[in-house]
Amino acid sequence: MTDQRFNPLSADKCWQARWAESGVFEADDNSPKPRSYVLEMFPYPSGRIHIGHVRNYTMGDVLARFRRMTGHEVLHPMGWDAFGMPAENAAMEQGVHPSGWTHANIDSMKAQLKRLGFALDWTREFATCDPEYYGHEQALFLDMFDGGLVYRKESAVNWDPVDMTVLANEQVIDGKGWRSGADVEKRKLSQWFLKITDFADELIEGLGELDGWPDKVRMMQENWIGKSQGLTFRFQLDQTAGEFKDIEVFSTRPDTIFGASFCAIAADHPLALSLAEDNTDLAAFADDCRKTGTAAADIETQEKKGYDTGLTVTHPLDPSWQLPVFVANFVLMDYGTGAVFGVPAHDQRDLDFARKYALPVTRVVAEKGEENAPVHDEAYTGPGQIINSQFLDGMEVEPAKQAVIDRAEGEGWGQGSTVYRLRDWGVSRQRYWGTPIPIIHCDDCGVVPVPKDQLPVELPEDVSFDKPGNPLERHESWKHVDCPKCGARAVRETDTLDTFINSSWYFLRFASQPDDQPFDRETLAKWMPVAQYIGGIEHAILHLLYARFWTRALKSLGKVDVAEPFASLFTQGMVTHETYSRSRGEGKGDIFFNPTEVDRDGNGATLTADGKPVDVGRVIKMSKTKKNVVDPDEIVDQYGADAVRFFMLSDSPPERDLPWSEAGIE
Ligand code: ANZ
Ligand code: ZN
Repeated sequence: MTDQRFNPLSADKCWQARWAESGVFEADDNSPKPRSYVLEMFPYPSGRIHIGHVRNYTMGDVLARFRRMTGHEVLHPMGWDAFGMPAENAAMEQGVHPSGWTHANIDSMKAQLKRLGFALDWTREFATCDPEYYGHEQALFLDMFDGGLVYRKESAVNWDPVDMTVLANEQVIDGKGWRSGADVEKRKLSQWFLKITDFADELIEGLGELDGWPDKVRMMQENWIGKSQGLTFRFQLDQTAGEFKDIEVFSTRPDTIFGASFCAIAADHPLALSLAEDNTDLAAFADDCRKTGTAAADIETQEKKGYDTGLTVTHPLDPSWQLPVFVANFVLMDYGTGAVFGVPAHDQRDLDFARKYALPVTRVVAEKGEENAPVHDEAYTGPGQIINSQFLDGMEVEPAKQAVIDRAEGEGWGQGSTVYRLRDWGVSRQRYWGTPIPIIHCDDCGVVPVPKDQLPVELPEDVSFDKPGNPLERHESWKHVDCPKCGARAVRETDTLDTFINSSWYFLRFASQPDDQPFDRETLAKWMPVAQYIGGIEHAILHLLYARFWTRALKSLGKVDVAEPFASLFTQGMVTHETYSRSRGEGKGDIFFNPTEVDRDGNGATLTADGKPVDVGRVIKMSKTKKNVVDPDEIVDQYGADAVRFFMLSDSPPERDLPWSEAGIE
């Protein structure tokens, strides 16, 4: 007789086969039951599933099952976020084709997910690298193009002068190319942008209704969009400087206008560029400014530097008052108007700057009793009453701001305005493994959209990665086509779309996937919005913001009915594990080992292969790069899918991190 004990291997397989045959997990679009769409962020097919994925998908699975048991028709789909750089890196390193690499990974990860017995509707599975999917994406891009939401503009990219290729931000490490080690340069290229800034206000407003979202994520989105209200006005120049008569500045603190002691413009401000044309010192200074980072954190820490242009402007509220004009490294060209007035007493950057260039420091806001307190090394940014400010004296900060805006508007020299930190979304990538941008460039007709009946613009298969750069650019027969308008020889756009676009609408395609269009509006209306979305906090800003934007953009074009794609969001904790590594030698980085390659005892760890010690690192989020991942296959075979999934849920609250240990499940 055979062993009568429960055998997870055979029991799981038996039931999983039965579920698949009977289609129990397939969602019925026409069911009369109330619907519930449960979705976990779909995975990037990096190679293997690890325990972190298992936890995430188990949470969704439990909810999907609960909803099903409480009488809902549940949509719980799965697919693959399949475009992106790792496939191209694998192509360069291992000589495999990105498509082959990706599909092999999908096959093995899919087998792993199936082995775990998740209640998924596999009939709706797709990969974003399927031409059907990205063809519909191209159609949506063209809809946005027709709707005026797409434009082209010169913009800076990271250029590796040795590999002669454009680098993504994450390929630039300490200012050097990750592969060549060469100093990365900024180059201007013509690139495509989506007008996400048109939706900035809506995207903030919409957060207010998302009460199923964590406050933390809503706050992060709001800060990212960064809405600031203030005053925009023009300073009149006292000397003419070429075509320039004035400088437009933006301030969130018009109440401090009588504390102004200088005007500062960005190195890339048109006036600075014009002055630099015949001033080599200024040109050199501006070059220097461009080299240092422009991220907020860089600006805060770097030394404040300026170049005195010798020009002056007149204070708008006092014609006898002149302020010097500097070009300064802490003023950004792409925020506000690229020019500011500096108030040293109430802004730390301005104070550091004023001390360095011996500019006046006048306090104009003070708490009671502090009116005569000197300003030392710290700018005062708190509340108080306005002093030393003529008609504003005695007012509180907020009314004073309004009083200055009213005065400016009344006298016609400025107006109240709103600026956003959010920039338009640059979607061009000089990469092969992405959605081709469906545009043709013709010498006579200019930019010509590919006619919809010629979609998808498919990626050519016959490409090689033996040279750096984008193989689409070297592919003569793919690149050269006839202009759809005039028939003359023309060239295809060789850039592909940012992969964040792929994940900005996959949830729509899961809910409805006709052949002849991206989705059917009526079917979508049955399922959307996603009732519960589950994923990692690392996607709190970009992915979620882009998906919200894309959905709103489609709504504005009349393509969908919902404005917000995800009614509720849950950000799960990470599964963590310690790391094992050895140094490759001074400055050469570390080599990491998988937990299966290591023998761990109470004191330390040794590599099984050579018996010599390895360094035991901190317990951190499982990730492929640190190799601290645990593959579920062995434990699933040993304990069964139910036990593994149950353990994943029982050992730690879902929002908390879960340090993985084999002992726990035992
Ligand atoms: C005068 C002033 C006085 C300012 C004061 C601040 C404090 P947020 O709140 O982040 O929107 N600013 C404006 N444009 C800038 C640019 N292109 N590069 C660098 N700084 C810029 O910041 C708005 C404030 O940042 C503005 O208000 C301006 O300085 C500065 F006591 O104007 B303020
Ligand atoms: Zn043409």
